[in-house]
Amino acid sequence: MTTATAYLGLGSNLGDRETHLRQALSLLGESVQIAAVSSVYETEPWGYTEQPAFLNMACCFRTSLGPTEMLALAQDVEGRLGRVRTVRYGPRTIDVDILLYGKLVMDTPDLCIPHPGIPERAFVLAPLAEIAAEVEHPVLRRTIGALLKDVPGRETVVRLGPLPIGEAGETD
Ligand code: PH2
Ligand code: MG
Ligand code: MG
Repeated sequence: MTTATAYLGLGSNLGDRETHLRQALSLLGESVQIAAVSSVYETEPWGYTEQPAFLNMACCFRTSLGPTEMLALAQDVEGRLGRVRTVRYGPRTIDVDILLYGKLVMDTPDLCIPHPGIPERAFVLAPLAEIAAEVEHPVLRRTIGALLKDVPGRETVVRLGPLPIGEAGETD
């Protein structure tokens, strides 16, 4: 069985944001093997700014699912967490984006991998660089760590800590 290493970005800015991230990871973990998760970041809304702040994080997983099956899984998790699609870039209980899928490059109307927003979004790059700093972007041929150094808006993302955020006993 061939397995791929893939990276997902998670975001939430409605309701109990932390719970939405935890539930999304838990649902994803029923279908794919989660290998690493980043810290959680609180991030200023990007694109459409009249909306609440987001929590964002990234995760790495090993999977035998192909990219289209991964997209179906991501959309299933979004649906199960009550995501309703409104305005573009608008508020959401949970957003599950495929960022990277091995070295795959694909561009179809339904799915674009690597995620086209990676190089311009600090809220994607900061968490992703925690778990994939040395991974090379297959189109740009630069590492995620190098892309993070150049992205504008790094001051708009604040690392809160690992999930669960600020649980008793945590010192960092
Ligand atoms: N997602 C968007 C649009 N804007 N801003 C932040 N900070 N975090 C997000 O996850 C986000 C966003 C569309 O997917
Ligand atoms: Mg998104
Ligand atoms: Mg999305």
